[in-house]
Amino acid sequence: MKKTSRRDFIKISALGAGGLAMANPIMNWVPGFLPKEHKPIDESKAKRFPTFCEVCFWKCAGFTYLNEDGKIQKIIGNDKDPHSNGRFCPRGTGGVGMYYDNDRLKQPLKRVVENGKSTFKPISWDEALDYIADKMKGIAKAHGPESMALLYHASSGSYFKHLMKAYGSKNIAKPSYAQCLGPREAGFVATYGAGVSSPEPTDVKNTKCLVLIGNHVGENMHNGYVQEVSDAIDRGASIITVDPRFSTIASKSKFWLPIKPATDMALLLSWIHVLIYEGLFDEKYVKQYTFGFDELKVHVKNFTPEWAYTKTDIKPEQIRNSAYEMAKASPAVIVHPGRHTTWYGDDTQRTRAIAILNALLGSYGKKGGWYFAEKKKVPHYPSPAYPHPHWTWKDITRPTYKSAGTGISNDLIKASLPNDKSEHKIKGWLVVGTNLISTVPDQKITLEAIQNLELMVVVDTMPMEITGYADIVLPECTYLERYDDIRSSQNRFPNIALRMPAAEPRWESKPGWWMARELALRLGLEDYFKWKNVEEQLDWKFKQMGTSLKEMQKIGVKTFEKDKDMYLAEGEEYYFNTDTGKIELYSLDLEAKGYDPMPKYTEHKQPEEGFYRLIYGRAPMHTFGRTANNPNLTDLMDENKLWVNPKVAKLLYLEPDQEVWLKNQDGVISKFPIKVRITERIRYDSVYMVHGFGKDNTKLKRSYGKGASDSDLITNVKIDPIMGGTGMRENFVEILMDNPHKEEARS
Ligand SMILES: Nc1nc2c(c(=O)[nH]1)N[C@H]1C(S)=C(S)[C@@H](COP(=O)(O)OP(=O)(O)OC[C@H]3O[C@@H](n4cnc5c(=O)[nH]c(N)nc54)[C@H](O)[C@@H]3O)O[C@H]1N2
Ligand SMILES: Nc1nc2c(c(=O)[nH]1)N[C@H]1C(S)=C(S)[C@@H](COP(=O)(O)OP(=O)(O)OC[C@H]3O[C@@H](n4cnc5c(=O)[nH]c(N)nc54)[C@H](O)[C@@H]3O)O[C@H]1N2
Ligand code: SF4
Ligand SMILES: [Mo]
Repeated sequence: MKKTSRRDFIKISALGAGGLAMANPIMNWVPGFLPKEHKPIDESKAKRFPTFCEVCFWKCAGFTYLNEDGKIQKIIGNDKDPHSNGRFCPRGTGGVGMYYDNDRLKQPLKRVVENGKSTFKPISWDEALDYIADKMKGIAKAHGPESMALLYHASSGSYFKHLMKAYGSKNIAKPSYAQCLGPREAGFVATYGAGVSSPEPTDVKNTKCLVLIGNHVGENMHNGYVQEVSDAIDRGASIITVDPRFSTIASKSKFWLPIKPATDMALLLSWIHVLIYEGLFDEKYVKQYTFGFDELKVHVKNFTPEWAYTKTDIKPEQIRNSAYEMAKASPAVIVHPGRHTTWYGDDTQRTRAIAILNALLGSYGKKGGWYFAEKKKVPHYPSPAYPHPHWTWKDITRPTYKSAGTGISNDLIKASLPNDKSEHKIKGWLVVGTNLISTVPDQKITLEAIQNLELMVVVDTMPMEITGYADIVLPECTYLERYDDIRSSQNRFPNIALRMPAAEPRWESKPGWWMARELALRLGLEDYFKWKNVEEQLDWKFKQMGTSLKEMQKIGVKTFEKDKDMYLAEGEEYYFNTDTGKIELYSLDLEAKGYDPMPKYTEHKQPEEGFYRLIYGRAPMHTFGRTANNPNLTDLMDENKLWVNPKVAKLLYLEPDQEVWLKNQDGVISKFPIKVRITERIRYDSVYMVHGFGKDNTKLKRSYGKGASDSDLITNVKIDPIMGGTGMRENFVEILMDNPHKEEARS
């Protein structure tokens, strides 16, 4: 009898690595990517169920396959899916490990005090849901329903969102805005009147030149994007990478610009200077589509490459030559906006500078630059209108951060502090699939806010840091065991995908849609969940979209015709959704709100002697902390290391793999040691680690105490004044060779 084991996974991976090296050059530089399975599948025998991956937010669609015993065996990409193009990344393939992880949450838990100590007691679903509904009713009565907040980052969050709105609160936020892509959205909205959104509509497939500013694709493993970049490299497109670290993609680049961290704005402004003052911009495009060129020209007059060199450490000829490279490729050039853009506080303005560069190069709306993406609207299952809340996140956030596009997680957290001055107070949190402790800086604030809550419910699949602070923990089954809301995301062609269960939920775990609905019934909100069951609800929606649940269960992904063109025709009239109807190089909206209408260079702090800037990023085989305990993926990488330049290693007498501790500028010390990796690939003024390790929940058997957590050390947060995002990269660390916790224990 065949059993699915971790070995199987490794075997598949290893096979993939060998077979694929020839079949597709992507394997030459991206580790662990699996080949497409070319074996024809016998549809009559195959037991497979469509799904889309929850290991990261690219949401690749594929099929979950069962083995002869009816057990989940593997997940393979769906050929029809533009996110995956029929293949999964190593994390997605390893997603099966999420289902098989025996450390998963198994039943609802309630915090109780026993012998003066707080502990979790397993309770029944009825007890848990009754308790939550009771508390939520009490909170609504005492403070108004608005004082409940939903913080979420799992697909099932969509059902909880509906629940919260029905209950009367719009205080809803995802960390993927204020801790991630918020600044670039605000920067692009100010320039083009439209955000970037996901998947990014960058036409990498057809580009001649791709400029990556800290965007470490290949380590950042967004599937379809990595594939397109890989093809672009094969086609001979030139890559320009700006990164203080010699990233995987830097090794594939024509230009690697090892910038001094926190000075990117100087480089961007000087690129703008070169394009304008050397007459290399797309004059026709700029004339027809943009507003404020003359002001911009005056603004960047002094930002010469010679000036930028003094800030960035990048030689003037490198700045000029890389600008020429972009101009040569115009309009088939992409200055990529990045994704995790909350770096130094002036992040909206940095992405504004990127947006402006694209406009000068005439690449927005052009083949090989940016295409116009389209998305299918998912209809709302009939239900009554939501009640009108008396206040929302906007009342908390917008007076200060005027261009915040969605709820700001860190602001909702602050509104939960006892001494917060705002009249709008948050009293309870529903936390669905986001590990706030490692996700939102600064932890101190989050922990203090938690102490002040009347109710904190955490819906998760794993015992993570955040679950340890909950009053009630609700175990969600994994994405392989549940239906979820329809995936509809923008792309070249509008498309939708179905996720359906391939197995029964293990232990007592349940799908999020079920929990949201059960809570609604207990809160007297049954009119909002009138569907008989989730299948009926999905089928109704699919039918409105011209398909059905039955068809989607077969095909998994459906693509629709386009309504508009992918690119601008030569000279086509086009109105952007800005005040002037033009691409605003000079932003009237930002000016009206009291912000700089054009991006300015701000000097950021550099490390003092003995300190190094803490920078962080991704590893191809992990997604944040969510995979840190995944049995398949820990086999590939089970801890992070601290990248240290040889100069620093020499100065501190560090040896390879030596364990060290880190102490930041505020005296915060890493909980666990981290091993040193000595490498020329990092600048001497910085150290680097992969985010998501150093887990401190002892219930995580494979990952507890492995490596260090960058999140613990991010206590200096530079808030973006325009949209409220949390800049995390102005933290500096000392390297400690002796275990500081031992000393603590002794004294
Ligand atoms: N220090 C630091 N902070 C960061 C970042 C960083 O690099 N460094 N990155 C930032 C970025 S870019 C982002 S997008 C955010 C990401 O922030 P998060 O999405 O909060 O990151 P994760 O650590 O993956 O936490 C996800 C949580 O969801 C749980 N989970 C996984 N699958 C499911 C599911 O199906 N259902 C439910 N209910 N729960 C599930 C996991 O167990 C985990 O507890 O973090 C941001 N914060
Ligand atoms: N494998 C994997 N892939 C992922 C994820 C994952 O968890 N795992 N998460 C996904 C998510 S949600 C996001 S948001 C994206 C994030 O991915 P990206 O947007 O690509 O990257 P960042 O995390 O912003 O940047 C990391 C890079 O920035 C460099 N860097 C640090 N400081 C500076 C600086 O001052 N200037 C410049 N130019 N570079 C600097 C670092 O050396 C590192 O190479 O990744 C996505 N892809
Ligand atoms: S990129 Fe990888 S982890 Fe992310 S959704 Fe796709 S297969 Fe899953
Ligand atoms: Mo992100």
